[in-house]
Amino acid sequence: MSERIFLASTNEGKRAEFAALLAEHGIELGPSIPYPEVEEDADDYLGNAALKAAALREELLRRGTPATLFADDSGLEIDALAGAPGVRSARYGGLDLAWPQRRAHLLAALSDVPGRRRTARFFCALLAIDEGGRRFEGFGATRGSIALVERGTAGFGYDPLFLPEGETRTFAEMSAAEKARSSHRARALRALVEAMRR
Ligand code: ITT
Repeated sequence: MSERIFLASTNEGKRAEFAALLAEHGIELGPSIPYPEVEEDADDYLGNAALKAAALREELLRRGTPATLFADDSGLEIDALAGAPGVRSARYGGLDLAWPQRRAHLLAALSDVPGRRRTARFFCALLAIDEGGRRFEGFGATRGSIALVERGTAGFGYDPLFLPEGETRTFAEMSAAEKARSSHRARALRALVEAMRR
C-alpha cells in the first residue's frame, strides 16, 4: 500500500491519534485537506465513513491529486441506553453542545444507573479508498464502562468518562501511547492496514 494516506476528518483528536498510530505501521499521515461538509446521515458507522471518504476523494480528484485516503466513523455504545448514543455520538444532546456539556448530558442520562450496569463499548469503523478506487475496511471495539464522574484531561470527546475493562483510569487519564494499547481506533487501524497489505 502507499506509504502516505490522507484522512477525511474534521476531528483534531482523531487526527493526532492517527498520526501516531500510522507511524507505528510505517505510514505517514498526509496533511489535512479541507473537503465540503458531509451530512453524516447513514444508518451505520461504515456508511458514514464512506460518505466522508467519498467527499475527500472527490476533492482530491478535483484538485488533480488522487491519493490513498481513509475515514473514521466511531461512537460510544452504552448498554443501559440500548446502545445509544452510538452512531449519533458526535451529536448526542444537540449539535451545539460543547463537550463538557455533552458529557454532563450523558452523565445525567445515567444518573440512576449503578456502576455495575454502566457497561459500554467504543466502536470504530474505518474505510479506505486507494488511488485506483479499491475499498478496504477495518473495525475495532473496546469494552469498558462509564465512570460516575469525569476524570482526566487527555484525549478528546468521551475519553474522560470511559474506563476500559480492567483499568481504574479513564482514557483521559492515560498517555496517548497507553490509550493506543487498547483503543478501538488502534484495533480498527491494525485490521485496515492488514486488509490493505494482503
Ligand atoms: P469526523 O466525522 O469529521 O471524523 P466527528 O467528531 O464528527 O469527526 P464521528 O462522526 O465519528 O466524528 O463521531 C464520533 C464521536 O464519538 C466523536 O465526536 C467523539 O466524540 C466520539 N469518539 C469516538 N472515538 C472516541 C475516542 O477515542 N475517545 C473519545 N470520544 C470518541
